[in-house]
Amino acid sequence: MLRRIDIITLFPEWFDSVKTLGLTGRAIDQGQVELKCWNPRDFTDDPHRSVDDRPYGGGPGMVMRPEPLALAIEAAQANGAASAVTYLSPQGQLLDQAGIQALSKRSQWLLLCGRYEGIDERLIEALVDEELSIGDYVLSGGEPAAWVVMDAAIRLLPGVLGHPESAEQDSFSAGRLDHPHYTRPSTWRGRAVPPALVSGDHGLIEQWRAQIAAERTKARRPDLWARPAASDPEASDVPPPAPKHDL
Ligand code: 9D3
Repeated sequence: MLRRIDIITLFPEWFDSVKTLGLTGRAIDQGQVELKCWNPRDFTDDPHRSVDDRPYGGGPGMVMRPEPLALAIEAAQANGAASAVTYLSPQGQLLDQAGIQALSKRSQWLLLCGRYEGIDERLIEALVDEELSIGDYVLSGGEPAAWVVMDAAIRLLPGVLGHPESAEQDSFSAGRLDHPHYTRPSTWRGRAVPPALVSGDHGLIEQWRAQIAAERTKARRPDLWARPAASDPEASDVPPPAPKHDL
């Protein structure tokens, strides 16, 4: 179970809101998870406190210098951070809900956030244990990826979510889109709530929800539909691809 997260970042202020707001803020406030940031800039020795430099071989942008990163990582580890370093990078293994579940079972994380064009490859060779990506789109740095991974994992911790069954449901519905939700009034701007939901027949309600969820998944996410949820016999007419997760 996740107890402590250390983050190597040039922008610790990016994590102020994570520490105070919403679900992650509450978990940190209640002491379930401890979050510490380490700024490589505090581990520079030159008067300009420089953390980046021009790339060998030329090209646009800057590269993060290895030594301030190494010193920040080693300071975190000397303070009790995880020994394994997780580098958030577009070159990393793509995370999904199963990956988040595996990560949430670890007691500590040491996350490395990159900026600029990336970090010196030798730092990765020497000190990084795994590389993770949150998706095939371009971020300006690792910090927003760290938010995403923390939010997704912290909500799985026991007692963080008010209602534990919803976290459990996630594991069954990971390969399935959610059904639609409705609240009062029963008619809003001429639109009525689907009759099944006000029927009082719980069997009918479950059946309706499952059917709409299945239809939506087929129409909107055929890639998910082709990967049957273990609990779903409806999707088993499609061959299961080998799931791979070494997290
Ligand atoms: C425009 C720069 N790109 C040149 C081809 C390379 C590049 C460098 C640095 C692209 C993105 C980044 C910063 N991204 C992250 O640090 C990052 C990330 C991401 O961009 N997408 C998905 N997951 C992640 S995890 C960290």
